[in-house]
Amino acid sequence: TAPYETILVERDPENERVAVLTLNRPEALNALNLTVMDEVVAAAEALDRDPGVGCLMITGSERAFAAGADIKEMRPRGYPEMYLTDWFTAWDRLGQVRTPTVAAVSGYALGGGCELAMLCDILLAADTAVFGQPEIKLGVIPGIGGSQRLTRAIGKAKAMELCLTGRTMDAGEAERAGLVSRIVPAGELRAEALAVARTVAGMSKPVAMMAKEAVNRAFETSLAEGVRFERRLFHALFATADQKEGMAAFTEKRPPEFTHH
Ligand code: CO8
Repeated sequence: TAPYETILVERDPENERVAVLTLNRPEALNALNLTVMDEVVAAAEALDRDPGVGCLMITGSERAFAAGADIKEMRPRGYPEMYLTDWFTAWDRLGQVRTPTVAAVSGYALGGGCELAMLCDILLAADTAVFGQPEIKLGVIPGIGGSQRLTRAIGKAKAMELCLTGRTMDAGEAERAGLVSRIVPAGELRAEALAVARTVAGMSKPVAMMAKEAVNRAFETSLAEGVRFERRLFHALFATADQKEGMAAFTEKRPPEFTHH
């Protein structure tokens, strides 16, 4: 664990290739202040550079994944300061991390908390999870990509309603709307998210990175361009040892031993 103030960073004792980043500001329901931002982004970038890490899980507490950006910290700021300091733009770098990420959400994922969860690749929710973009009730709007990522994830109808009224969604509604991949009982969230992270970390890292890159391309481009991009990556994978190993293992009816090359 590095010397962080607001997060805990550990390796899964059962699988060294899984890193777990836990938001740890219980007194503020994990509100995302500038320190949290700097620490999460620095830790995620360091883990992303580590070839020994195959998957990064991000989680909070049982009560709150994160109850949003830190309102008390933002309250006194003015426009020039928000603009000059480029307030919260560092979060974008989390979206540039190439290692697959899993968000395990229990309790509140509101405002910036919902946006942080949406910056991750796989979103697992406890049955206690609550999602929303209630910024409008504070006289602002989402500022870490929520108006864009929520709309792409669940469509205009629900995104508009959530952003304009501040209404929250429970886990069931979030799953039906396509925001989360799965709901699990709260007591099993950590174990289940770790199982997912271990599965991903067991894959060839460059292959998993390319799968992530290909899926994300769907949000950036036309279908024809996206399919061409996928085909390029697909062809490129035939230059890897792990493609040879994966297909040999299947043929020989044994588990593959990927070398991440
Ligand atoms: N910021 C700062 N402190 C918070 C926040 C927050 N977002 N959320 C909770 N806290 C604090 C509370 O102030 C309280 O502290 P204290 O004990 O010192 O009073 C403590 O955490 C516990 O919270 P509550 O007592 O309120 O707990 P409840 O169980 O009664 O309620 C809620 C839980 C419903 C989650 C409630 O705390 C709440 O509504 N929180 C705010 C949710 C919200 O509006 N989030 C959106 C924030 S704005 C945002 O995310 C914008 C992002 C984009 C900005 C981009 C700028 C460029």
